[in-house]
Amino acid sequence: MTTGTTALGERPAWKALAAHHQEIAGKHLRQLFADDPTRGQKFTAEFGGIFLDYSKNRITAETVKLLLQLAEESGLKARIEAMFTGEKINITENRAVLHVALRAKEGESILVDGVDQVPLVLAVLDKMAGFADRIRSGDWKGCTGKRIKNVVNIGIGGSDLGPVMAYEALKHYSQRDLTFRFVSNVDGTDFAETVVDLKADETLFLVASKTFTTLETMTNAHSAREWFLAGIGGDEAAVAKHFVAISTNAKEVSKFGIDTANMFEFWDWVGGRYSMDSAIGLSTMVAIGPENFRAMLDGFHQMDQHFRTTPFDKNLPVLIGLLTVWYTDFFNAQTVAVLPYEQYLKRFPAYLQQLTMESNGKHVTLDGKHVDADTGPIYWGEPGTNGQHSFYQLIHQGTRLIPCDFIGFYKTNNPLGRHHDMLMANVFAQAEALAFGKTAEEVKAEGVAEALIPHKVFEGNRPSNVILAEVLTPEVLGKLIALYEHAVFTQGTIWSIDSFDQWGVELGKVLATRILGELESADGKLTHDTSTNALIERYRANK
Ligand code: G6Q
Repeated sequence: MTTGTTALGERPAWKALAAHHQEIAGKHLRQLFADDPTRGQKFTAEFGGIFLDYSKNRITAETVKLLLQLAEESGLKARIEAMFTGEKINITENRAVLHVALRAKEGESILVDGVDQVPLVLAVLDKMAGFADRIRSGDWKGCTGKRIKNVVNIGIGGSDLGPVMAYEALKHYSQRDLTFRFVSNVDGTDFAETVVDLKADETLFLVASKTFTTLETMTNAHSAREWFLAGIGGDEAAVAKHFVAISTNAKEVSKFGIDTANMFEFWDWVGGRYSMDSAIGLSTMVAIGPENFRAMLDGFHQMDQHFRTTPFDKNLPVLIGLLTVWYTDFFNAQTVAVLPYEQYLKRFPAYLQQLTMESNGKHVTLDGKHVDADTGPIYWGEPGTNGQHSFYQLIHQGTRLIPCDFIGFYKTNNPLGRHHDMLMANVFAQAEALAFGKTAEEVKAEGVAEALIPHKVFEGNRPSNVILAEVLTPEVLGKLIALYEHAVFTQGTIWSIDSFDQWGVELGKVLATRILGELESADGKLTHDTSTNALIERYRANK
């Protein structure tokens, strides 16, 4: 197992980067651009129609060289191979990490414990396609002989965020006479509002849960079952036509009452937040059709191959991942803003929050030591141009450094007058304003009163990437997601952490189970801290 065991601070490139940062920290992007007239062309990379301009970062050729050296010293090449060949790199759960197998092509072979996983993946995809076609064509009939009109995905975390994001992102390609909804929260309002205007005999529930034991999902699934039975007059036999399961746990699925013939399988080597292109994406496939879904998988696969085979200096996920390390660890940046200028990508930042923060929000290295640098930054964002009228103020003139990823497209799926040019003008304007700002002299030259000049100065020197693609298609979406998946992998490798476990979500779950019992029984001695005891007592008294 390759774990990059040399402590981060001991790696020569790390030390060199620390020294190099001293030199570069005082340099302004205005200066860096003035020094090199080719900069805007030089710091770019492109793959498969995804273009990255990273010239507006606080870097020189020397920075890139050292970051690439850091990747080498951290064993990135070997780690990539370990992932792609099914090594159990998720060491705390003793699992392979093979989301790349979900988009492998026929004829490829990826072994886990001696068993080729690719044929298993392809068989499930075929089964999903058959099912999706039947729902889309109306061939699949509900219990009263009517066709399915509404598809409700019940899941949470990785079994929800990916499906929601992909449905929103690819709505343009969806079958419009079908309604898609997503229930995740254990707050009963989520379920109640989701079904408020639906008819039970026209509704199909996809219960998406890898474990099929998740509290929120099972609670919502049971409520869905009750709602459904109440709506159709209680015929238990009808459940089979209105509930299917997506899970790795056949035993729990059949215990719930879903025929395992209507179960779509995946495997323990797919992490929840890496599962939107597995059977967890069934709602996506029903929405956009098997052909589009396969095009999305093809996009993922192309980016996988790019990540695996392209030299690091031209490798998009590697470059983006390394730049994030640069800002997080050397500039002390706390966050990264992801700003898609594409309304269909409105849930993309939320999706990325889980992908990045659940993966790299770790403080322990693979060999169990406290990591000696800051790890996963906070990801956040909103689609442009909306964000410009709210939080961009802080990015432009606040005291924090916030690296930004702008995502834009040459074309829109909804051409409408000048809208798209206006949208894209804002992408370029924002990146330009952040980098170059506006000096006191420039403000003064506009005739601004002396006292107001400091308020109107834009310091600039605020870094960003601009990512461009032709138009948002299923294939492009696949490429974009894989780009971030592998950027996360790159960062996790540098930090020598396990990007594929999520022990940090466990403690709260255990405590909630205990407290639930205490909320439901009026008495019983409470043995928490004084604050928690008092809150529970207050709730009991007022509920
Ligand atoms: C993702 C996490 C987590 C998971 C949910 C749902 O990587 O593991 O978000 O996806 O807790 O789990 P189930 O699919 O098992 O219900």
